[in-house]
Amino acid sequence: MRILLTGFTPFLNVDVNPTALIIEHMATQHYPGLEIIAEVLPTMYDTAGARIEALITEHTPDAVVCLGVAQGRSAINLECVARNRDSTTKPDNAGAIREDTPIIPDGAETYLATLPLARLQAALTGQGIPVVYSDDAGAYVCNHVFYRARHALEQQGRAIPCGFIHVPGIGDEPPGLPLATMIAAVEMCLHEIAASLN
Ligand code: PCA
Repeated sequence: MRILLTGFTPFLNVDVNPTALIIEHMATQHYPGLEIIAEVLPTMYDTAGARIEALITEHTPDAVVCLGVAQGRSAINLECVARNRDSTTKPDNAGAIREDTPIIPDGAETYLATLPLARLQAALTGQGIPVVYSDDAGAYVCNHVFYRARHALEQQGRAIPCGFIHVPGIGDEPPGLPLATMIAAVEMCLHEIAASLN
């Protein structure tokens, strides 16, 4: 079972991106029966979008899980929908600003996550980890990568689990989650996804 797992570099006023720390930690771990292709993506629309497509093509994973930080959210956010739109006044790390710009011209307006979201929600809740469904992955680089991943899989005709999880920021007000809890949450999600495929 091979799972592609990505996080992001710091960006804007986010000096420490917990998803990069999660990736760095999990890349050093051994999970029996689970091969994790772990990579931190640059917080840049074009580079990260091209890279997620290349990783999917190169590694033909059995599932794709992308992580990003959403400052100010206090729970694990299971993103339900990717939208075909980049739209914020904030620049990415390459200085690109995209407002009301389709990601794939003439592409589907939305793609739904294909992760077993209810199963992930139940597993995290069972462990007392705060988790919510979200139908807004933003209109910045996270949503962009989520959309490009789902689009690439659709283009390749590969109906595998693919989705996006936002985690709270580190040291957020109101308090987010300790890094160890975020790591435990992601590990649990990967195991549940693997179990759902067995
Ligand atoms: N969060 C940003 C981009 C990178 C990240 O970790 C977002 O929510 O779009």
